[in-house]
Amino acid sequence: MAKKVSKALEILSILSVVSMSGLIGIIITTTMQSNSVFVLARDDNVDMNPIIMHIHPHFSIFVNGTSFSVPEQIGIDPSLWKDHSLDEFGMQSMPEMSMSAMAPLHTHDNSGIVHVESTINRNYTLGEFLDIWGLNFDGKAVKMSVDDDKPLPDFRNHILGDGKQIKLEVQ
Ligand SMILES: [Cu+2]
Repeated sequence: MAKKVSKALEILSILSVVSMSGLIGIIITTTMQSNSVFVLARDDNVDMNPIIMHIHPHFSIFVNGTSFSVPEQIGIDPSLWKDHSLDEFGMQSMPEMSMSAMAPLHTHDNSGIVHVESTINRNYTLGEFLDIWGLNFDGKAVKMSVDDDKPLPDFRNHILGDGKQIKLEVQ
C-alpha cells in the first residue's frame, strides 16, 4: 500500500507540472482490480476523459427457444438506458460535435455487438449491461453459455470479454 501511495504521489507531481498548462484538477479513480488509474479532469480544451478501454463482446438472447434481437441504442437512447450508475465511465456528450452521451456499455446496431467503451480499465459484467438495458429476469430460468461451451452459472456476474459470444437462453 505504501508503495502504491508513493507511486501515486510521484505521478501526481508529474501531473502537477502538466497542470501549469491549464488543467484544473486531477481525479484519482481506483479500479476494481485496485490498480490506481489517473484520469485528468476536464480543462478548457478537453471536455472529457479519454476512452482507454474498448472491447466488443457479442450477445445473443433466446426466449423460449426464439431468437430475440438485441436492440440498437442500448445505453444511448433514454428509453434503453435505465441504470445510470456507471455513466461517469462512459462517453460524455459533446454538443459541439453533435455526439450524445453513452453509457460505458452500449449498442449501436441490432447485431448483438456490445460496445464496452470506458474511461477506466475495469471489469464489466453481463448484469451491468442488462441493468443499463433495463432487462430483468427475476423468476425466469436463465442459461448462459460463452462461445458455445457448456453452460456457466451466475450469468449476472459474468465478466464481458472481447470477442466472446455470450448466449442467454431464457425460459
Ligand atoms: Cu465499440
